[in-house]
Amino acid sequence: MADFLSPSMEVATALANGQPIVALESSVWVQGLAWPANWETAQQVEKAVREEGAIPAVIWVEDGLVHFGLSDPALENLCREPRGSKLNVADIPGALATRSAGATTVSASLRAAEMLGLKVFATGGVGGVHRGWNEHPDLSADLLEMARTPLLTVCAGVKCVLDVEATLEALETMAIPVYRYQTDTFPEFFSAGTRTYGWRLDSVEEIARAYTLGKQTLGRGCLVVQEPPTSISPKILHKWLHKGLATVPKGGKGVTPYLLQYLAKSSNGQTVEVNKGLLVSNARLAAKIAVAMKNG
Ligand code: PSU
Ligand code: MN
Repeated sequence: MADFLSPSMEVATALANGQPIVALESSVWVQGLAWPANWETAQQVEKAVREEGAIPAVIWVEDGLVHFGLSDPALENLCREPRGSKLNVADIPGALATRSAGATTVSASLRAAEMLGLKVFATGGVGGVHRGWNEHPDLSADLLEMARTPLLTVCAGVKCVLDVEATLEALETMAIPVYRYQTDTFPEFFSAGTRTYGWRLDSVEEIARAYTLGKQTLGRGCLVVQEPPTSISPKILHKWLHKGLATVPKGGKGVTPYLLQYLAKSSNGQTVEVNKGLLVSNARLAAKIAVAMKNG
């Protein structure tokens, strides 16, 4: 194992014993949600993973190390006083070399988890192609990393702040296998969505099997999407989002946090409630899949 990988005692023991582990990102706690929603949700996420019989491993970079699994006090501190930058996959070596603190996005978390030998990762919504891409090509590094890292990612589809149509085209071009868990439509983070893309699978055993087959045939992982447990109508969402889209910075790491925070404000916290619910339900599904992989 590379000397900069630093699993907690619990994660290291789980790895050695072949117990199911769910990798989790930290950017959502540091840049995505604000205090106290971040800490409330982080606790619920870890609890859900444990209830299903898996070990949570939140990923965080500091002191020249990639950490897997934070203690409750360390995670609470991070949520209460957010610090560190937002790390995409390409930022990992720079952050390690400069011993900087950083929260991992989906792309950075996937690469880190792969280095440690983890298989299952859970998040809220993955990044994709931003609106206005034809004028300013802002494509999330999440896409390329999902294509080349053989991990299974559970999410509630792509964020409605993105160009969903263009993101689905990108998923197709990059040949990322997509499995819709118990739904006919590809979810759009805050709602069930309307497009049919990917394959519908109805059990975690089927998903575990499809994941293994994907590794055998393509040498890559997959994206598992499920509907958010509560939702907001896209019409209302768009009304809230409208002004935010007009004032959003063009490109850069601030775009996604800006739009999510804009929605949180303009919806009076309603999007935050949906976001919290889907993060917990995705973590729970990821844990069930991780357990099914071990039993399969
Ligand atoms: N999903 C959320 N909240 C978030 C993110 C996803 O519910 O904050 C973060 C993830 O870390 C994801 C990142 O990888 O946003 C995508 O950012 P960008 O569009 O800049 O690549
Ligand atoms: Mn971007």
